[in-house]
Amino acid sequence: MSKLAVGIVGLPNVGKSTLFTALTKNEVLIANYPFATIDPSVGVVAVPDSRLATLSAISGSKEIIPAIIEFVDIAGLVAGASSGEGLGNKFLASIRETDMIAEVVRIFEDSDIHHVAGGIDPLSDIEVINLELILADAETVGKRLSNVERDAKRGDKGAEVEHGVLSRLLPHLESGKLANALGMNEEEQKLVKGLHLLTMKPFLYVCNKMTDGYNLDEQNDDRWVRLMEFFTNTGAEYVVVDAGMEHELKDLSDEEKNEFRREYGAQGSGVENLIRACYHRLGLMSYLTTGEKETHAWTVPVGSIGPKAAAAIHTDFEKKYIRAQVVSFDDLVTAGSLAKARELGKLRTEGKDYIVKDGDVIEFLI
Ligand SMILES: Nc1nc2c(ncn2[C@@H]2O[C@H](COP(=O)(O)OP(=O)(O)O)[C@@H](O)[C@H]2O)c(=O)[nH]1
Ligand SMILES: [Mg+2]
Repeated sequence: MSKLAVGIVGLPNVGKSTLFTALTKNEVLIANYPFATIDPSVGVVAVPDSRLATLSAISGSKEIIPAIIEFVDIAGLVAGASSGEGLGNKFLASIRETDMIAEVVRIFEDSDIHHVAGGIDPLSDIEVINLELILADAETVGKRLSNVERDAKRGDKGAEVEHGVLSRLLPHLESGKLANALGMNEEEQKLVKGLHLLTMKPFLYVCNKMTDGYNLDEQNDDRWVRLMEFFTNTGAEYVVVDAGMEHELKDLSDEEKNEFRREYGAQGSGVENLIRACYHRLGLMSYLTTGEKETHAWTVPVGSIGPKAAAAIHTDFEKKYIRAQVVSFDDLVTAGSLAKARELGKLRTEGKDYIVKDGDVIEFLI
């Protein structure tokens, strides 16, 4: 599977770059990832997975290769971006190249850190940002709609379906909603995908707090209540993170980090949660391979069947796939070794229709 990138988006001064630096301190050995660029605003980040160390100990692996995702620090959003204001066009093009949007909003008060809107109100920030993305999409959809209109009138079946969905999508966008919130059937989704809309991407909202500061979520603040209502009403996913603290902790070991967070009552606001939430939001999971050479997490979409999953290792494996030997991570750990798991009948042979599960330890027979 090729790289998947998360765009970090938000108003100026909300903590995007602080978060990006904290995240990319987890940066994995670039040599393993030939697609990695030298662009300083792009970072390859390991997806935290404690199962890898456990498996590696069982197999005596020389190396651990984690799943990865890319994060991109996307600067330049201001109101008016969709009409080319500021770095508007470059900004939108950068987002278009990513697979999902992590939208950062500030939920702490600090008079020393200037906020462009003059005050802290995360919901209003979200409205400003989303409006720019929605306006850009509405323009794309409007243009496309007038093109398919002619073909639809001529009786072109594909154009009729596209015309149908775009006629619903345009007023939906114009009412301020994200494209990904419109109900569509599979065929309609496919057609709309071709337009590469910004708001068809999955969104994850990232609430940036400041430990020991005035945080809206700790004060039962009205602005927090309204934010939560918005998340509930739109079915949006969010995480809370302390970008500043994570930035300071970036050079510590995982154990030291957790110790520190416990001490400051900042558990659950680490970057690890954010990385995992993005992986999940992208619809991804990991299956694992393990041996003396390496223990390796492979990224596949949730619901992948055996041959598709095998293709993550090598594209040829999809065609060559015959069957797979599978044991769940838990069963393998309980057994203590692959040999013992086999003896206990926990090692299953699965055919071409097998739906791979997160944490499956697999050996493909090809
Ligand atoms: N203490 C603290 N400072 C933060 C936090 N997030 C951002 N900042 C500060 O806010 C300012 C703007 O952050 P930056 O990451 O450059 O914002 P960007 O414009 O969104 O990239 C910097 O001075 C950061 O140090 C946080 O969680 N805690
Ligand atoms: Mg920045």
